[in-house]
Amino acid sequence: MPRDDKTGPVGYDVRDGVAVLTLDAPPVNALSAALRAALRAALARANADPAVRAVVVTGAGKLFSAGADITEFGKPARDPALPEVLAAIEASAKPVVAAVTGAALGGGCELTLACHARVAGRRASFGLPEVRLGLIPGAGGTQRLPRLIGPVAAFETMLSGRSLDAGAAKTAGLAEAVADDPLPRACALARDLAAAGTWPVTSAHPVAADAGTRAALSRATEEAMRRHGALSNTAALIRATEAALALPFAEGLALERAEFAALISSPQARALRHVFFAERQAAKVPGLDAATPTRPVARVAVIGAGTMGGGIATAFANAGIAVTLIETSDELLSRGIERIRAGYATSVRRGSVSENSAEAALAQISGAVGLQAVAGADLVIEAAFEDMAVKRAIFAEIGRAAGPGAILATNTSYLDVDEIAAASGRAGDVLGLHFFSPANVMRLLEVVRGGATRPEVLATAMALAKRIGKLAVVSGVGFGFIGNRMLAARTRAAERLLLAGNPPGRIDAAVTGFGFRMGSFAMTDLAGLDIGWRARKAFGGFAPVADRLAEMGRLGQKTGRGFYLYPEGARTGTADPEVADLAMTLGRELGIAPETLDAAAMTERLFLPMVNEAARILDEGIAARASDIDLVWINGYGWPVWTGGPMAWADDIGLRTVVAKLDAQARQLNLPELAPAPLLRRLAAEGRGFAGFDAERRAEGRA
Ligand code: T1G
Repeated sequence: MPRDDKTGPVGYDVRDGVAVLTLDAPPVNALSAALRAALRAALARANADPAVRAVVVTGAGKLFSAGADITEFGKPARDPALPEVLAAIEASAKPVVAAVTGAALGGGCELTLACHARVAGRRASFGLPEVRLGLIPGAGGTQRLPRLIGPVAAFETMLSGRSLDAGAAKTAGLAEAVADDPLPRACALARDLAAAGTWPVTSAHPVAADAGTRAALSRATEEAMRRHGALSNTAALIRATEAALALPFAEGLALERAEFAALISSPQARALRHVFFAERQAAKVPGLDAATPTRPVARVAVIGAGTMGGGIATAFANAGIAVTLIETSDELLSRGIERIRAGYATSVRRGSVSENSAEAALAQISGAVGLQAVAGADLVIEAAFEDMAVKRAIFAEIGRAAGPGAILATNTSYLDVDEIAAASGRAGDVLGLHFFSPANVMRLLEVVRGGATRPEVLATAMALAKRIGKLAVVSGVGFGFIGNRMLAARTRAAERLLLAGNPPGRIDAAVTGFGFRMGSFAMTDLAGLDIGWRARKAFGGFAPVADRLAEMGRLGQKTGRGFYLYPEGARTGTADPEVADLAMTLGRELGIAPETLDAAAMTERLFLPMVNEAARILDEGIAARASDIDLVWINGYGWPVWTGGPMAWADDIGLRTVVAKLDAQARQLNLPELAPAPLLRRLAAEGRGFAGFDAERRAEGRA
């Protein structure tokens, strides 16, 4: 067999006594069963080859390896298991060095930990992101990483799922060297280890942990339980990390394996895998493909230096994209830029941004007065007052002032993008980019595809979203698009519970008990009751209590009173009996029967109408997939990610049950709007769920 050949997904090439094994399974060198078997075979071959003195493992393409093949999860396990292959690497009779070219994630990182040394390329990174999949590292990571970088650093790295770059890995003791090209350096190191006749075996060394380290680890694990205790893998990660300190390696490995096995079949892990693949599906837009051209975007103009405009400008500046912030007067412009500067100062104070990064981002932002300043921009984003007349006037002017290839976007939260586009005189260049506040923090971006939006305009927006770290979900044109239209359904349901005599605090407790960080009424107080009040005055909607409070000047936190009281500017509201009394009075006037519901019943009343509205959104083609809707609510409104999102949650309940409960709600409350949507009834009758709906749409090439 020739020296350099490709045994399946692992390349084998002997160079001056070193067998270079190359993981080569595009697109991400996932450690599939075939790759695991080929790697074990190639290692055995190197060990048996008398011409080979040492071994180097590296990755082809941009990554070292993305870790275990997630598509194998939830299916019968296939040999060889990854821990077995890694044990063979560690037990190799010849030294094995990892040449880490790009990202080494999950099992890919664990593979490097089983090697006897690691050389990192400049673009290398090492991460154990299993917690994001509802898991913990399952191939020795919880036992080997503490032995290499210490238990506290290891725990915090595994808990956050964040990667260490090459420099950080070298500093932490995870990488022996950093090199522009790690392969020759790794080969030289491997030869040196072979010549020395001895090399470090990670598992052979106990974890170094003095009393101070143990105390620091306890503090870290207590904090982890306080913040992430709702996730079952947090406790599992703690047990596995503590086992690394307390048990011999083999026993610690066995404990890790047992914890991993219990997690991988959990509903939480299944939900997080659903979200992982949903995020990748969302990037696939019907009608676009790799051949769809995109337009260059070097400069962005943002119209409106208010909270949203400032956040949007910050999001682009953070990505190193030049921004011109436009206002109608110097005074408003200065106020807007000062607000951005203050935001960076706060981030620097909190340590979430370095001083240099903040300065570099601020340097990207310039200001101008008047819409003519859009002339040099490749993308113009309008973030002005949420009023159709205002937006139409702006788009009429920027339609003329913006360059011929410029893309024009509106940040409207619910208005008709087609009507705005028509005012521009160049509707093909127009779409909606609905950012969520704070725009530089919230990951979700609803990309609203107008009836005339050109494919390359949409493709450019999707590529730009990824460039600025946003999760883009495409929506069609419809009031409230995807997220806000479902939010209106929850708001109506919450108001009805209020009018039936359930105080805001109890309703919000049901929402936070379900897993949201903030309740419905607390969120309205934070955003301001005037926003919803204006929208309902303009477009209708049901929120009699909120409307009355707004008309009383109780606008929420900004006025010290809303659904709750905020004495001395407190950030957490306290109950106000006046609101409950007002709700009861209005309920009586509206003929709403008093009823007191427990938390479980309240979550059904609040969330099933949202699922019903989502079924309509799907049926109307406003959203292409149910999984897109899951992403909108997880990333834009805080729906607990470990349930998979509202549509996955409904699937777990079963759509037949959902239909029956909605029918009962519609009858009991005498609200025809709650009757199950046609798509929901159809899927339930067919015994399918939203996942099946998405699969059918994918098969038809429509999602
Ligand atoms: N398994 C299977 N497929 C994967 C995959 C994986 N680990 N990672 C990515 N893909 C697919 C993805 O679905 C998409 O497919 C294509 O590759 C490109 O991905 C034992 C148990 C590596 C940073 O969590 O974070 O190891 O849509 O669009 O933007 O302890 O993919 O083209 O058909 O994301 O360049 C731990 C997950 C696994 C890393 C690249 N590893 N992946 O980002 O490309 S659990 C992870 C990512 C584990 C061990 C445990 C990213 C990326 P398609 P992409 P990208």
